[in-house]
Amino acid sequence: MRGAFIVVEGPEGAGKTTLATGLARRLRDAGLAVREVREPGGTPLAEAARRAALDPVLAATPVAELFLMLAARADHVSKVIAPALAAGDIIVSDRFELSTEAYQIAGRQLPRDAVLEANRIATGGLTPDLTLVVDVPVDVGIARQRNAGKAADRIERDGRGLHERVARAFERAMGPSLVHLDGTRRPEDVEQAAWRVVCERLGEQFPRLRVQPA
Ligand code: Z5A
Repeated sequence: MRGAFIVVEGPEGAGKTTLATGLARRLRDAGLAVREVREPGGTPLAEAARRAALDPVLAATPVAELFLMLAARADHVSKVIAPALAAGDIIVSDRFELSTEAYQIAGRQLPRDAVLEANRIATGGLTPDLTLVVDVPVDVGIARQRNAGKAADRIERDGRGLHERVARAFERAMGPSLVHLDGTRRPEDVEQAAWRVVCERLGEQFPRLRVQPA
C-alpha cells in the first residue's frame, strides 16, 4: 500500500497554509485518510530545529540554517511521512525540499550539488508525488503577512535580495510532478484550481477523486 505525497510550496505569504488546509479538507470530505504536516516541523526534534533556525537571537549562519532544515526533514520523513505513506495516507505538506532549493541554494547561494546531495540523504530519496507552487510577487506576500499581524521570523527579516532570489527560484521551478498556481487570485479560486490538479493527477490511484466535487 502506498499513499500520496502532496506538497504546497511558494514564498512567504503566498497562501500555502490556507491552500494546504483547504485541500486537506476536500480530501477528507472525499473520504480519504489525510495527514497535514509542515516543514520545518512535525516531530519534537524537527520543531526544535525550526525554533533554532528561525530565532533571530541565535543568528544561525547559512550553513547552520541548512543543516537545521535537513535535520528536521530527516526526522520528519523517517518518523512521520514515510510511515504514513506506507499506511496508505495522503500527506499534505506545507513546504518540503523545493523550499531548500529556493532558500538555501537560490537565496543563501550555497553550493547546489552539495545541498541536493545532503537533502537526498535527509529524505532517503523520497520525493513528492505532486508539488503545487503558489506564485505571488514578493511585495504581495509581505503585505499579506503584515496585514495578518504575523511577527517576522529571522529569515523574513533578511534583506530584499534574498526574498527576490527565493521568489524567482519558485517561479522558475519545473518538473513533471510540479504545477504552478497563480496565488494572486482569490483563496477560493486558488483552491479550486489546485483541487482540479489533485483530482487529475491522483484520480487513477484514488478512484474517489475521479468525480470532482465543485
Ligand atoms: N525554510 C527554509 O529556509 N528551508 C526549508 O527547506 C524549509 C523552510 C522547509 C518557514 O516558515 C520558514 O522556513 C520560511 C522558509 C524557511 N521562512 N521564511 N521566510 P513558514 O512556512 O512557516 O512561513 P511562511 O512561508 O512565511 O508562511 P506564512 O506567512 O504562513 O505564509 P503562507 O502559508 O504562504 O500564507 P497563509 O498563512 O496561508 O496566508 C497568509 C495571509 O494571507 C493570511 O492572512 C491569509 O488569510 C491571506 N491569504 C491567503 N491566501 C490568500 C489569497 N489567495 N488572497 C489574499 N489573501 C490570502
